[in-house]
Amino acid sequence: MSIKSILFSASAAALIAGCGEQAGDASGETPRQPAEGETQMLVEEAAPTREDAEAFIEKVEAWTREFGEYYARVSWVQATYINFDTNWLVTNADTEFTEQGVKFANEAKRFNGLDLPEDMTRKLEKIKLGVNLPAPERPGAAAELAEINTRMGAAYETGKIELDGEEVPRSTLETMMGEIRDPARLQEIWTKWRDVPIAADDDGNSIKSDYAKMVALANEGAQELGYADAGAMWRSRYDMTPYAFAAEMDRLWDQVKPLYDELHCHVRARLNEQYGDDIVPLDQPIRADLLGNMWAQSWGNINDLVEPEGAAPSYSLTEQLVANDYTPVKIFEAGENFFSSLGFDPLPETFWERSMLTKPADREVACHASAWDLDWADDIRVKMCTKVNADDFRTVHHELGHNYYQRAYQDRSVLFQTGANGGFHEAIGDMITLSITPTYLKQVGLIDEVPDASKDVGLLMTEALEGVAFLPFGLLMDKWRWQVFSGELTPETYNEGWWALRTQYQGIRPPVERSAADFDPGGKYHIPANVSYERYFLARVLQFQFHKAACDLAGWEGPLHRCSVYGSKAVGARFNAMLEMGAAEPWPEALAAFTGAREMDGSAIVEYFDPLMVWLKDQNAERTCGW
Ligand code: X8Z
Ligand code: ZN
Repeated sequence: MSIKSILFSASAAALIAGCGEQAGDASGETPRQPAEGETQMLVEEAAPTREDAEAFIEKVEAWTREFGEYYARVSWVQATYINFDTNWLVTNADTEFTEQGVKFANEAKRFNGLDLPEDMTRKLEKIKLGVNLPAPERPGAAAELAEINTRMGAAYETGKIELDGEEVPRSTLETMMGEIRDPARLQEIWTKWRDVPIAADDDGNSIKSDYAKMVALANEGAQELGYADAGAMWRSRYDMTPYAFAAEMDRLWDQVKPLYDELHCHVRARLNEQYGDDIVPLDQPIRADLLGNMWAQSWGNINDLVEPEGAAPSYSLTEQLVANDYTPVKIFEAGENFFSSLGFDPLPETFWERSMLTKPADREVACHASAWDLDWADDIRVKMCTKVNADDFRTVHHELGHNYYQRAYQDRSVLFQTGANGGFHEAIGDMITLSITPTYLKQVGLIDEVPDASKDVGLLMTEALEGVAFLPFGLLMDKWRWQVFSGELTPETYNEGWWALRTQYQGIRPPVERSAADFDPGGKYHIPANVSYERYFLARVLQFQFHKAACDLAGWEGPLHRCSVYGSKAVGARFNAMLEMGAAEPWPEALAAFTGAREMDGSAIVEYFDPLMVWLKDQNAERTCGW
């Protein structure tokens, strides 16, 4: 999370979540035309001039810079020490932010139609789209929205779950979903996790009931700003209309879907061998609790059940990290070292002094990993309950990507201190993770021998269980939210609509019957935290597109999956040219600065996984795929 995230996100919870939150984008939804009387009034008030616009922008920038730092520090304290008082503080700061942000967004509309230089128009658009969840302007509404969001965020992070009469930490339950192979036990954990969003507190509020209230308020706020609903406002942050953006997501999904379908078919067949026809029928969607992850969003933990025989990699990164005495700090140092090898400056001392890199024993914290920029400059930090394993090795690089991006664009206007689009912010560190190849691991002393090419399919399977398995989940999270915000789904159909999308896109089903009383989306952090999710889908696409461009630049000629750009200063320089732009220009310009292309494109993923695709098709030749 960055200050800008703070500035431009209407909820404390979104702040906590902050993963390079997007400030809002130039273009998008056509603003509502003023009614006749309104136009008249503006004209009579005084036609605004370019000087007025300049003064307004300066005022917003100054306020943003100052309040943003305050908001970030309050949010940091709350996220790293959740209690009554810090919730109170963050709710107040959030209220003030929303009230002021909405006022500015409305005021910015005064300058509609004025002939201004491009960067001023872009700044005004950022201001209009800036608030993540706008409250209506009527008194009390921003405070109500802030209270709801703080309460939902805190309920998610601190919700208690008992197994066999004992309270079990949430992170332990997540780990258990990856390790346990007993379907009854998996089902029990899966179900208990989803009791939290429907559990009422002493005042009768649950994540489920709060969510519906949040939707009504945010929609009212978005409509006052001239958007059809809050979902349309979110879709307007991509330098194109909300309609074009939804179509863009579908276009990219169509590019990668064949790969997912083959992976699904193979995984289901192997799970059938493990669990039998009753639990994994071969013509049905897969039971969601069998895929090694609380949300079935990435399947790396069941690698042992699905890996290609004879091609499994001869090492486990988790085991190598443990054997080499890695600690959370040492993993972060490895990440820093990678960025340094590309020519980036080392992390500031304060990163190490002020970050929260492990879970404190004695207080409630928000464990969901996030990267923060607290002062628009060098006070960058990560908040993460890091464990020493391959998953967290990857996540550390992901988070550091946010921090290096934040630092790279620190000289831009605060209104442009955000990702070129939300997907870019999430893809920076992810691009680096693709360079964590066996050759790289040997270079840094984590393995002794690079497996030969016969193991490539096994390595690609490991990678696909993360990246390819994730794609439909990344897509459907916000498809669901868009339907909720548009009113297509109502509280009575929230859960049914959720499972319709989970089945349609992921080909999975719940392990036990669900009802309208359940609220399964509320069991995923980004829903109560109001962090938009389309960014992660786009990041999966961009990550490979960036990787391919970087490998080309480094002069790599072999298969894409064996390329590591570790040590390439040329890649670092070009990468930085994109990063330092922040959101100062429409994202196609940033993309072109690094890759030469102006369109997001899934063909690099397809190329990367080609050897696995060939193998999967062969494996699936006699199987019936689909659901
Ligand atoms: O939320 C995150 C990051 C936050 S910066 C850890 N991710 C998504 C998730 O956990 O669901 C990264 C991958 C997708
Ligand atoms: Zn992130």
